[in-house]
Amino acid sequence: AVDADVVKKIEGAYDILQKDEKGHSLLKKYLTKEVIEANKNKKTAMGASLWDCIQSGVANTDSGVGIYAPDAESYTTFKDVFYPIINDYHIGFDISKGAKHPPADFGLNKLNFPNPDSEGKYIVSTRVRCGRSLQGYPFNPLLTEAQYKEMEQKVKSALEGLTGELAGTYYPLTGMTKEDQNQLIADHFLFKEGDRFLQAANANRFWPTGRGIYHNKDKTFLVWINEEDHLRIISMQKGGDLLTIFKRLIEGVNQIEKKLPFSHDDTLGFLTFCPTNLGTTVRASVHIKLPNLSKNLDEFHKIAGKYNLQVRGSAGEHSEAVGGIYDVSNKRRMGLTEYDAVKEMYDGIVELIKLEKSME
Ligand code: ADP
Ligand code: CIR
Repeated sequence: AVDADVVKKIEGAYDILQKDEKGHSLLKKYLTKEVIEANKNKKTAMGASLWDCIQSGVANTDSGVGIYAPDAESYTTFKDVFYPIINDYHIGFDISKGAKHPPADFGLNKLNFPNPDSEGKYIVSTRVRCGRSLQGYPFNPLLTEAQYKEMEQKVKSALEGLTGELAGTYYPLTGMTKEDQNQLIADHFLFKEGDRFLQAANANRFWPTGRGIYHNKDKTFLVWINEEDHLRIISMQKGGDLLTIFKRLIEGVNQIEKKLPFSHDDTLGFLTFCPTNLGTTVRASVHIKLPNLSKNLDEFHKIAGKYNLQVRGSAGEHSEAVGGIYDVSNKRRMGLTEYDAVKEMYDGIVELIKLEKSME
């Protein structure tokens, strides 16, 4: 059974969320009293309670989402709260009505993404990332220190077998100088440290043990190990040549999945720690300058939303836009294929650039 003090915390979450008028998280929207009553005494086989899922969103009432799954089973055990959040975030995918995420399809034989900014006026850089989890391991809050080390070794050896353009080196966070780490973060290659949302989710335990980054010489192909997800596979470069960047990501995913078994579910697609990243797990983004369009920020967010795009700041989620540079990406990752997720970003950016030009 769930400890009495944990049940109390779950019950108390309702008021904490509802009383913060500035809070607009999906957790606040869907964690009703009924959901709390029906779920406060449940646990997954690995021991995760509803509190383990919601504690980040309760500690950070300014969360956008506010919930994480400590293990894959949490998504179904606590589906009363996860499913409505998944439906809301991944526009058009109705898991509550039995929808299943489609099988993976990167669309390799039909890719056609001519640079939407051939003069290089608007797009600073382009990046596509996806997340993967290793079969047989839970997510961050339930991992032991020994598992972190074991996973790091497994992924490191797999990556050291990559060939061609993807060949590179693994750099563990343990032992990396602060200077090198900060430079990699400033250049947008490495995850930040001490994220308060992950911290409150119990996802930063034993840091920096087991965490690190692999990259090729040009830093166009990168893999994050054991940050928010077991693996984040990333392809990026300056400019707007999405085709080259996406093809490199596909090649990377294909090579890595020959060496490592990934967790996949018929309904949820590829499994990740945060419900926003399930399904394709794909976030395709541009760093882009749209000075006219972004003059009115509310309007900019609204227009981006029309194309199912999400706007973030220059250093990623929960950051500010520096020098007028915004991160614009596909919002939904579930209920569509990898190809469609990337195309959604591409088509939306083509439209935003058209709009920007019409305002010049
Ligand atoms: P994630 O992409 O993994 O969801 P973040 O939003 O925190 O996480 O972004 C991670 C890093 O990737 C940040 O440094 C961010 O600035 C960088 N980034 C995202 N998109 C681009 C892009 N198109 N070009 C360059 N850097 C990018
Ligand atoms: C939030 O709710 O704002 C954070 N927990 C982040 C949610 C989505 N982002 C992510 O998974 N990187």
